[in-house]
This record gives sequence, C-alpha cells and structure tokens, in this order.
Amino acid sequence: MSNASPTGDHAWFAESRFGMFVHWGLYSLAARHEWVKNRERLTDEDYQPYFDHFDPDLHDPDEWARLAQAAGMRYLVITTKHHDGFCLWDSAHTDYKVTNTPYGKDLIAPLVKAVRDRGIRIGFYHSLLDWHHPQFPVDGHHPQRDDEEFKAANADRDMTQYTDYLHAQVRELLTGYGRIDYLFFDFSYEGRPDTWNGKGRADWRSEELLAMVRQLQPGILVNDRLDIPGDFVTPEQYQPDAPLRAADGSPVPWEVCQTLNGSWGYDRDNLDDKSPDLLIRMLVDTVAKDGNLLLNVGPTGRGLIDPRAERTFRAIGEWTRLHGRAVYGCGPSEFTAPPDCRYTQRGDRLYLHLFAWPFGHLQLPGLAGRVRYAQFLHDASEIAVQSIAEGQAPDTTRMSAPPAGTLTLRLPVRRP
Ligand code: FUL
Repeated sequence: MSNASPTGDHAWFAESRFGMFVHWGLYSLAARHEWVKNRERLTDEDYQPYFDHFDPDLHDPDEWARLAQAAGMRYLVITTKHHDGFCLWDSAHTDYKVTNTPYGKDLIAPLVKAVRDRGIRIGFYHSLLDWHHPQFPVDGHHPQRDDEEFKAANADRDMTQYTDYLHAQVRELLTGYGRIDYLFFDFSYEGRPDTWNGKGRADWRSEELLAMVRQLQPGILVNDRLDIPGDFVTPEQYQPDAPLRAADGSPVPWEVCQTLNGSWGYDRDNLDDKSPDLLIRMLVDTVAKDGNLLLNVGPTGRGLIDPRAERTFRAIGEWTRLHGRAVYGCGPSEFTAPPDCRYTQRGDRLYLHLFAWPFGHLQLPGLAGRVRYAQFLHDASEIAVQSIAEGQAPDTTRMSAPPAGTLTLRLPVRRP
C-alpha cells in the first residue's frame, strides 16, 4: 500500500485514524459557541457567572472514555485551556482554574486515567491565546489589528510575561500527568506579535517551546499551529482533495478536525447536526486520503455528552465495529475508485466503500484479473466477481441484494 505512516513512537497515529476531540470549559455554560466571550464582547465581569457556576456534578470521565471506545475512536484530545484562559487542571500559575470553582477538583488527572485505562491514547489541546491573562494583548487574537488604538490599548501589557506563563503551564501539563501522546496548540499567526506592546519583540518563542515539549515528552506528536513545522498538519472543518504531499513528494501526516454542528463548545440551540452517515463518509474519505479524523463533541456544563451527540457517536460505532478493518491502519490505494466510491487499502486487502448504490452491479476499472475473492465486510458474505477480458471492459462485480448506507467490500487483490 502507498500509505507512508510515521515510524517509531508515531506509528500509532496513522494506525488509529479516528479520535475524539473534546471542547469543554466555562463556555459550555454559556452554551452558545466557545468564542462567545469574544464574539459578544463580554467583559471579565460578564463572563464571571460561568466561573461561579461551574459545577459539572454529573461528569464521569469513564463514561466519555467508554463512548469514545464505543464509537471506535482510538485517541481523545481534551481542551486543557481554551482561548478564554480557564484551566481545567490545578495550575500553580493562576487562580483562574477549575479547583477554584464550585466543582473544586482537577478534571485532567481523572480523565487521563480513565482514557488510559481503556487503552485509548491521550492528547492535550492548549490555547496559545488567553483572553483572561492581564498581559495578553487586548484583541491579540486578531491578526490584522495594527492601528494606533490597538497599540495604545496594549502599551502597558508585557507579552513576554504572558509567554513565560504559557511555557510554565505547558511544562506543568507535560510533567504532571504521565505520558502524553499528542499536543494540539491553537493557534499562532505569523508576523504580527512585535506590534503587540511597546516593550520590544514578543512572541510565543515557538522553537524554545517545542524544544521543551520534546525534551519533556520525547514520544509526543505536536501539531502545526506554532508557526513552525510540527509532526502533522491540521485542516479545520474541510476535507483536503487528495493525500497531502511535501514539496519533495513525501507524504505529510494530517488530521482533519470536524465539528458535529459548526460549534466546538456545547451549543444548546444549534440543531444543525451532521448525520452519522455523513460523518462515516468523512471518516472513509479521510482514510482514503491518508489522514486522520478528529471528531469533536462539546459536553454540557454538567459534564454530560448530550443525548443527540451520544446517539451519533453510537451510530458511528455500529459502523466501525463492522467496518473498522477498512479504517485502522489503512491508507490510500494505488487503484482509482469508481464514482461515488472510495478505496482504502492495507497490504493486499482493498476496501471499496460505496457512497451510493450502483443499481445492481459495479464496474471496477483496472482490476481485471486481479481480484482473488470478494466479500462484503459487514457479514463476510461472498460476492460474485466477473472478470471481463482486458481491453474489452473492466471487471464487474454483481451484488445479490441492495444493502443500505455505506457498505464496504473486501477485495483481496494482486498488486498491479
Ligand atoms: C480554532 C479555535 O479558534 C476553535 O475555537 C477551535 O478550538 C478549533 C479546533 O480551533 O482555531
């Protein structure tokens, strides 16, 4: 197969293919998008009620881990701190943290344990932005702001102090919770930080930060949002057209992150959910292009994954249970899939995913004489394959019954 996976410590990533992203924090109580503080120009005072009422009494980390597992997800990524600056762990460097809310307990350690206990990999999301920190630039999340008003507003802010804080917190997260497999920084923007205060150049000190991360957790995978190359790239809410390649043609590991409904944080009145069928197609499309899918959920302020999201994850899990062999450790194929289909491949197993029913039979160009045996994947039932002589017509497979939804055929093939 042409899928080139990262090696060594990173091999688990391409093998896993499917993970759960969890956006959880004070914004879950606002329940109308995780950018609510910025979008609605809320002051710290406006935002304070979410801190004062943060008490997820129904939270059970093992329930989340079990759901991830039931959906067929092999890793889980939790927001340790989002842009609002609220910390889900007991950081020594701030008071703006879960242990000072009515809940009063660290949320990260129990989640890491629950996830690990189920054999799932653990990742941290950590925001580089911080709308709460007193030294973080006002409107510093806005890459285009460079005017006099902006400079005046930030004249007294010292970004270097914020960057020290950022580094110290990342150090805490990577030393206090055992082995961490993955880190998703979010997000940097090139070229602007030296306009942020009157005290000289200030930035994330990305090289230094990354060196510290690798020293503390040598096996960790780090994303690409520090403005310097990372281990994988992160298209957000769109599917790349094809496998990603570096200038020299080598494969670039990538992971698309997708929401259920356009919001990352819990968004109570948003009923715009993607269907399980669409999400399954996204997963298949991703693997067929050599990527991973990190599918998000925003738990409620009481710590539950709401019933709609849970139903979706369980429906995906019914599919992955039967079709996981066409996902885990699979990558793109050297064969070209017919219209409305995707191929995934592992070794000599070629998996054909049909996104639309082909009215009884299907032409498979380029496979004449190469298919040794064909089965549906979900029930191992045999499928008749008719090989039509080269040059006259492509192979034809005839199927006995029209199954519903995304179905997958398993075709052991001779490599071309
Ligand atoms: C973005 C953030 O601004 C969103 O809130 C979300 O966390 C997404 C994964 O990354 O850049």
